[in-house]
Amino acid sequence: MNYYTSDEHTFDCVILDGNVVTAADVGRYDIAIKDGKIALLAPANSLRGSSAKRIIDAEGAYVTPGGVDAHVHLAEPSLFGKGQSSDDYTSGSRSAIAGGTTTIITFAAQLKSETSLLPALERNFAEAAKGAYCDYSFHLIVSNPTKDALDELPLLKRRGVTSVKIYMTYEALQLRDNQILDVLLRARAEGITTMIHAENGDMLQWMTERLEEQKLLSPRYHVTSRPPILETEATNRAISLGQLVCAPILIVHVSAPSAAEIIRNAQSLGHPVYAETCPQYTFLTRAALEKPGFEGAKAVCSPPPRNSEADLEGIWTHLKNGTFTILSSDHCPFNYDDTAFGKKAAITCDAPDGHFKHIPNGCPGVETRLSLTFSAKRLAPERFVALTSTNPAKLYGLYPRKGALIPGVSDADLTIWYPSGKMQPFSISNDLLHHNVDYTPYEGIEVSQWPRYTLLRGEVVWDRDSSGLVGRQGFGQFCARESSFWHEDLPDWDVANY
Ligand code: DUC
Ligand code: ZN
Ligand code: ZN
Repeated sequence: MNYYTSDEHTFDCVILDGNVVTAADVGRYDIAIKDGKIALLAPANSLRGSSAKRIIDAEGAYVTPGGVDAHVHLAEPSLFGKGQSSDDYTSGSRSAIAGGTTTIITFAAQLKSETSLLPALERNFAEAAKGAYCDYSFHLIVSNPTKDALDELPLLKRRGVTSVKIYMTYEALQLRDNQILDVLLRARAEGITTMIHAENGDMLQWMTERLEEQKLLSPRYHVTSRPPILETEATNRAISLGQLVCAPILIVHVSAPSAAEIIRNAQSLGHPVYAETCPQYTFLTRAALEKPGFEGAKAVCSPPPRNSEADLEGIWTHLKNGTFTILSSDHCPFNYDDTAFGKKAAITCDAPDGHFKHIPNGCPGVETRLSLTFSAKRLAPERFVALTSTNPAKLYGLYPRKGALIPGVSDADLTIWYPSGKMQPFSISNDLLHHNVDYTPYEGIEVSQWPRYTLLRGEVVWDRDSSGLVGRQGFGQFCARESSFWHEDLPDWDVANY
């Protein structure tokens, strides 16, 4: 049956015959788009013959809400070892849409020398204004939580920034436990979500000194310097600190199944603890850092990829069973072959094979996140959508504008995949990617799916079978965020009640 054939139902775009996936279910629908929003979902093929400026036949392929990548570093100064981001907002967001991601949340980093949070925010607004291909928002990294800085949290919230990130390691960023408590207490009061990088910085420094004594400096020792106990101890402590002041927390980039277990226990006791993992912990092991020469530097990120296939399995299990709330890329781009700002900045006369502690920590992955994960066929499609789009939108106050397909409400951000048998599987290779990085840690991994089309607010911005990238630099918009969808109304906290 054709429901909509008259001109009064002119749509901007109609997607026919999609196997439409949301976080709740999967079903065969047509989707109509008007003024950048989802206008209507109708039974599959019922919109054939309707009038629309553009009609895309999904041919029964999966259609998912555009990816929301809530952990992306762009245009950042040196924070994680030597080195500077090789991607700016333009190249990073270009890479995002080519991989099916339509919204990214990046980091605005307060420097320890700054007493205010606002300069970091202004810097990032200015960087993003140079032109993004996808929609974006910011988390604020708090590295100097003075009273004045924390007094700015309500202002941040009014400007649509409803999350902060804090670190338990890195000289340039590490907070003491009392500072963490200060942040958690103020953030909870303002309805701001606190993300925590959970690794014990003092243990790391001590381990590094021991390795230096033995001149064990090559990239593989990055893993040795950061065994899982650094992560589990810090995860446990972060949860305890959150518990002390009844604050919701999100542990970012969890790599060790033992840390995921700790999180799961806290969740089962009813504590508001959320967790994120990333493809580097479902696809890479320490073997990637043990390649000959300096090659292993390509996979240096923190926490590091863990020991074995069993660790990868453990992380997949926690993705399936609900311990992890979101799966992000932690796209943190540094060129490899760059002795000034890239991985090779860690090679010096004193350390001709490089010194692991100076290797910039981070791997690119904003473009490969969805395809790698979807192609793995380890998650039910609904769970895949929950982890990569709907849950990050809910967690960070973008829902239901993002991460959903609600007529009249949600932006028409869509990823349209290939119908079965229509895409030739291929091996990921850096020359196919659109970031400004000279390598990918996923080189050679075969994928059976890739986004055929990406739509952002109803516009086709990626069309793999024709011109590829068809989006426009500057089309991406800043998304002001609300408090987390899951932010509970917390009772006032008073030390006298203890
Ligand atoms: N933490 C991040 O979140 N990204 C890159 C490096 C790091 O340690
Ligand atoms: Zn981190
Ligand atoms: Zn990160």
